[in-house]
Amino acid sequence: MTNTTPPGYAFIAIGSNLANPAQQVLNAFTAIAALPDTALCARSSLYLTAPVGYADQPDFINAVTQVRTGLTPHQLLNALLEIEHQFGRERTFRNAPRVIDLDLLLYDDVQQHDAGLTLPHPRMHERAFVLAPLTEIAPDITIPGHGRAADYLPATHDQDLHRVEDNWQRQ
Ligand code: PH2
Ligand code: MG
Ligand code: MG
Repeated sequence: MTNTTPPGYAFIAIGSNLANPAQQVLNAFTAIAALPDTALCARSSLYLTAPVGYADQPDFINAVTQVRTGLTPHQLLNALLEIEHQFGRERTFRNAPRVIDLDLLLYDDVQQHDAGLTLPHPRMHERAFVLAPLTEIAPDITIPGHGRAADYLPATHDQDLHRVEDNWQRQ
Protein backbone atom coordinates (compact mmCIF):
# COMPACT_ATOMS: atom_id res chain seq x y z
CA MET A 1 0.00 0.00 0.00
CA THR A 2 1.37 3.39 -0.92
CA ASN A 3 0.23 6.56 0.77
CA THR A 4 0.65 10.10 -0.39
CA THR A 5 0.69 11.38 3.18
CA PRO A 6 4.10 12.32 4.62
CA PRO A 7 5.33 10.06 7.41
CA GLY A 8 4.18 10.76 10.94
CA TYR A 9 5.50 9.87 14.37
CA ALA A 10 3.14 7.92 16.60
CA PHE A 11 3.29 6.51 20.13
CA ILE A 12 1.53 3.23 20.91
CA ALA A 13 0.79 1.83 24.38
CA ILE A 14 1.00 -1.95 24.76
CA GLY A 15 -0.58 -3.91 27.61
CA SER A 16 -1.13 -7.58 28.45
CA ASN A 17 -2.16 -9.56 31.52
CA LEU A 18 -2.91 -13.03 30.10
CA ALA A 19 -0.92 -15.92 28.59
CA ASN A 20 2.67 -14.87 29.42
CA PRO A 21 2.23 -11.08 29.28
CA ALA A 22 5.91 -10.18 28.89
CA GLN A 23 6.24 -12.45 25.85
CA GLN A 24 3.01 -11.02 24.40
CA VAL A 25 4.40 -7.48 24.69
CA LEU A 26 7.72 -8.50 23.09
CA ASN A 27 5.79 -10.20 20.27
CA ALA A 28 3.73 -7.01 19.85
CA PHE A 29 6.90 -4.94 19.28
CA THR A 30 7.80 -7.38 16.48
CA ALA A 31 4.31 -7.28 14.96
CA ILE A 32 4.20 -3.46 15.00
CA ALA A 33 7.67 -3.25 13.43
CA ALA A 34 6.42 -5.51 10.61
CA LEU A 35 3.51 -3.22 9.65
CA PRO A 36 3.68 -1.81 6.12
CA ASP A 37 5.46 1.52 5.73
CA THR A 38 6.25 1.56 9.46
CA ALA A 39 9.51 1.51 11.43
CA LEU A 40 10.08 1.21 15.17
CA CYS A 41 12.04 4.23 16.44
CA ALA A 42 12.09 3.46 20.15
CA ARG A 43 10.66 1.07 22.69
CA SER A 44 10.47 1.41 26.44
CA SER A 45 11.36 -1.13 29.10
CA LEU A 46 8.64 -3.45 30.25
CA TYR A 47 6.70 -2.37 33.35
CA LEU A 48 4.87 -4.61 35.80
CA THR A 49 1.75 -2.65 36.78
CA ALA A 50 -1.24 -3.12 39.05
CA PRO A 51 -4.58 -3.12 37.23
CA VAL A 52 -6.24 0.28 36.98
CA GLY A 53 -10.03 0.54 36.73
CA TYR A 54 -11.10 -3.07 37.27
CA ALA A 55 -8.94 -4.42 40.08
CA ASP A 56 -9.92 -8.11 40.23
CA GLN A 57 -7.53 -9.33 37.53
CA PRO A 58 -3.82 -10.20 37.16
CA ASP A 59 -1.09 -7.56 37.06
CA PHE A 60 -0.18 -6.22 33.63
CA ILE A 61 2.97 -5.87 31.63
CA ASN A 62 2.92 -2.46 29.92
CA ALA A 63 5.25 -0.71 27.51
CA VAL A 64 5.24 2.10 24.94
CA THR A 65 6.77 2.22 21.48
CA GLN A 66 7.37 5.06 19.05
CA VAL A 67 6.99 4.45 15.32
CA ARG A 68 7.59 6.41 12.18
CA THR A 69 4.84 5.51 9.74
CA GLY A 70 3.34 6.39 6.39
CA LEU A 71 -0.01 5.05 7.58
CA THR A 72 -2.62 7.63 8.48
CA PRO A 73 -3.96 7.63 12.07
CA HIS A 74 -6.99 5.57 11.04
CA GLN A 75 -4.92 3.16 8.97
CA LEU A 76 -2.55 2.70 11.92
CA LEU A 77 -5.46 2.18 14.32
CA ASN A 78 -6.99 -0.45 12.05
CA ALA A 79 -3.62 -2.20 11.73
CA LEU A 80 -3.30 -2.29 15.54
CA LEU A 81 -6.81 -3.74 15.89
CA GLU A 82 -5.86 -6.39 13.35
CA ILE A 83 -2.77 -7.34 15.39
CA GLU A 84 -4.96 -7.57 18.52
CA HIS A 85 -7.24 -9.93 16.60
CA GLN A 86 -4.27 -12.04 15.40
CA PHE A 87 -3.03 -12.35 19.00
CA GLY A 88 -6.44 -13.73 20.02
CA ARG A 89 -7.86 -10.67 21.79
CA GLU A 90 -11.41 -11.28 22.98
CA ARG A 91 -13.59 -8.36 24.01
CA THR A 92 -15.85 -9.32 26.89
CA PHE A 93 -16.35 -6.32 29.18
CA ARG A 94 -14.67 -2.93 29.61
CA ASN A 95 -11.17 -3.18 31.16
CA ALA A 96 -11.36 -7.01 31.11
CA PRO A 97 -8.16 -9.11 31.16
CA ARG A 98 -6.60 -9.36 27.72
CA VAL A 99 -3.76 -11.07 25.82
CA ILE A 100 -2.92 -7.80 24.12
CA ASP A 101 -4.15 -4.20 24.03
CA LEU A 102 -2.62 -1.74 21.55
CA ASP A 103 -3.70 1.86 22.10
CA LEU A 104 -2.76 4.69 19.79
CA LEU A 105 -1.68 7.44 22.20
CA LEU A 106 -0.33 10.22 19.99
CA TYR A 107 0.10 10.87 16.28
CA ASP A 108 2.29 13.92 15.70
CA ASP A 109 0.37 16.81 17.30
CA VAL A 110 -3.00 15.66 15.91
CA GLN A 111 -6.07 16.43 17.99
CA GLN A 112 -9.19 14.74 16.70
CA HIS A 113 -12.33 13.11 17.96
CA ASP A 114 -14.50 10.89 15.83
CA ALA A 115 -16.45 7.68 16.22
CA GLY A 116 -13.45 5.39 16.00
CA LEU A 117 -10.49 7.40 17.21
CA THR A 118 -9.73 10.11 19.75
CA LEU A 119 -6.27 11.71 19.72
CA PRO A 120 -4.53 12.19 22.03
CA HIS A 121 -5.79 9.08 23.84
CA PRO A 122 -8.31 10.61 26.28
CA ARG A 123 -7.06 8.87 29.45
CA MET A 124 -3.33 8.67 28.81
CA HIS A 125 -2.45 11.60 31.10
CA GLU A 126 -4.09 9.86 34.10
CA ARG A 127 -2.25 6.56 33.81
CA ALA A 128 1.16 5.78 35.28
CA PHE A 129 1.31 2.62 33.13
CA VAL A 130 1.34 4.91 30.07
CA LEU A 131 3.23 7.97 31.39
CA ALA A 132 6.19 6.09 32.89
CA PRO A 133 7.16 4.16 29.73
CA LEU A 134 6.27 7.11 27.49
CA THR A 135 8.52 9.56 29.35
CA GLU A 136 11.27 6.93 29.52
CA ILE A 137 11.60 7.06 25.71
CA ALA A 138 10.43 10.67 25.17
CA PRO A 139 11.21 12.71 28.31
CA ASP A 140 10.09 16.03 26.79
CA ILE A 141 7.00 14.83 24.94
CA THR A 142 3.94 17.10 25.00
CA ILE A 143 0.36 15.81 25.03
CA PRO A 144 -1.51 18.20 22.72
CA GLY A 145 -4.18 20.06 24.68
CA HIS A 146 -2.61 19.12 28.02
CA GLY A 147 1.11 19.89 28.23
CA ARG A 148 4.22 17.96 29.20
CA ALA A 149 3.54 14.28 29.89
CA ALA A 150 6.19 14.30 32.63
CA ASP A 151 4.19 16.92 34.55
CA TYR A 152 1.27 14.47 34.94
CA LEU A 153 3.36 11.64 36.37
CA PRO A 154 3.50 12.84 40.03
CA ALA A 155 -0.31 12.78 40.33
CA THR A 156 -0.28 9.05 39.47
CA HIS A 157 2.14 8.08 42.27
CA ASP A 158 -0.49 5.88 43.99
CA GLN A 159 -0.63 3.57 40.93
CA ASP A 160 1.68 0.62 41.63
CA LEU A 161 4.31 0.13 38.94
CA HIS A 162 7.80 -1.38 38.64
CA ARG A 163 10.17 -1.28 35.72
CA VAL A 164 11.32 -4.81 34.91
CA GLU A 165 14.42 -5.77 32.98
CA ASP A 166 13.98 -6.41 29.28
CA ASN A 167 15.22 -9.98 29.73
CA TRP A 168 12.80 -10.54 32.62
CA GLN A 169 11.07 -13.53 31.01
CA ARG A 170 13.94 -14.82 28.92
CA GLN A 171 16.43 -15.89 31.59
N1 PH2 B 1 -5.55 -1.01 30.58
C1 PH2 B 1 -6.80 -0.64 30.78
C2 PH2 B 1 -7.35 -0.51 32.12
N2 PH2 B 1 -6.46 -0.77 33.18
N3 PH2 B 1 -4.32 -1.27 34.00
C3 PH2 B 1 -3.02 -1.55 33.78
N4 PH2 B 1 -2.20 -1.69 34.82
N5 PH2 B 1 -2.53 -1.68 32.50
C4 PH2 B 1 -3.32 -1.54 31.42
O1 PH2 B 1 -2.84 -1.67 30.27
C5 PH2 B 1 -4.70 -1.22 31.63
C6 PH2 B 1 -5.17 -1.10 32.95
C7 PH2 B 1 -7.69 -0.33 29.65
O2 PH2 B 1 -7.18 -0.63 28.45
MG1 MG C 1 -6.34 0.33 26.77
MG1 MG D 1 -7.48 -0.61 23.58
